[in-house]
Amino acid sequence: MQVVYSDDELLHNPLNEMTGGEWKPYVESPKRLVSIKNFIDRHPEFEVVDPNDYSLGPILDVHRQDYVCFLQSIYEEWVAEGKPAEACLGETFSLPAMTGKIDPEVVRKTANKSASGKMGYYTCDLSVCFVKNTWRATYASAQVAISAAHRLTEAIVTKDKSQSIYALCRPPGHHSSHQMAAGYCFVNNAAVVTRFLQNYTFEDMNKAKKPYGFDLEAIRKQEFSTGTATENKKILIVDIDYHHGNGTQDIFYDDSSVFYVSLHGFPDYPYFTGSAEETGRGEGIGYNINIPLDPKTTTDAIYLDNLERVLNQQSVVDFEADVVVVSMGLDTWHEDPIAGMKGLVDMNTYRKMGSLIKTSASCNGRPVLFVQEGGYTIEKLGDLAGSVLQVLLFLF
Ligand code: OKS
Ligand code: ZN
Repeated sequence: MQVVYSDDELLHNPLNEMTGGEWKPYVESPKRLVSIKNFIDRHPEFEVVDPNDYSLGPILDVHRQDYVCFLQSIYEEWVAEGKPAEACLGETFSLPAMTGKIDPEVVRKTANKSASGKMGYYTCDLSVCFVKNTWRATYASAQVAISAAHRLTEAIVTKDKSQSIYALCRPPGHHSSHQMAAGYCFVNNAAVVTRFLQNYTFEDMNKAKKPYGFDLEAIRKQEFSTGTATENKKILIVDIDYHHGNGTQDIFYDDSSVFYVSLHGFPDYPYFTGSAEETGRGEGIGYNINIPLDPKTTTDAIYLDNLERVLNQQSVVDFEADVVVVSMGLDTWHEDPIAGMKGLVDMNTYRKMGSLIKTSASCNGRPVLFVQEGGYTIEKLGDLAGSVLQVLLFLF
């Protein structure tokens, strides 16, 4: 299996975050990726490949332009205003202005007048800490995911349909929405590849710049290409991260061409979404399934039973996805320092997750793109990821 990865993803390394009223070491650390990469390097069934550069185009198919400008420049503005370089964090949030009485465009203009205003407007918790290279790592993470989508498409075009690939992404993405950074996430990698797979033909994808190389000024001046695909591919997103992917849900909530399925600890971060009552809106009704699970009582068997049921549920099977995108968080593991289901204790459960993704009626025979999300048991991450992925190579 090919694994797309870039060293640039390690450059986002905030010292601390504010958690539960305490200044604590930043949990979403580069060590996570180093650990998974070490595992991958030791296992010859995986082949690590570099990303290409697809420009800002695919990112702007999901995220607002003003938000992407914010990601690029907030750190310098924060520091230029004399604020602490190691704590580029929100200090106030825009909720009080968002009661629907003021024109949202007026709020946006006001927020954009200061670094603190921008942080409050575009972030919504204290886990998104910006450092000098946050944008560089975020851009790399998105290009890693997009490159994986391109390679998967190539495999589909030239070989057989049942291919899979792993985008070793960091920072993660599933809490980020059109104009929101949250929960360690800045760009929603799973959403970006979903739109990329839908909007770009294989010919469009082949216009990528090779190899990937980061140049901030060049990126700022980029003329972005957008895709020319006409037939709308259907994408099934299976989010097995411990947390509800509120950003991904939000982006596709009205959309019947993207089916979002999430199993997650509930109630837990992000605290306001993830209930089973959230089933989509308008055209998107019926294309969003949340499976909230009690982190205290969910066992290996309960988790697998729920995953098996949803992946064989009639509406998901009838959707007939063209591609499956898996938001692969590894923070369901019982030892996870910030998450974890108490009863998820068996490494075999992760093999069975991989096997369900391979064999269930909704996914069987379809190309699968794994996008790395959360997971914080640093020494276990390679084993956990490998357990999910290796099944797709060996067993069938
Ligand atoms: C609160 C922690 C905020 C982020 C938690 C969720 C991160 C994650 N101080 N999402 O999938 O793993
Ligand atoms: Zn998570």
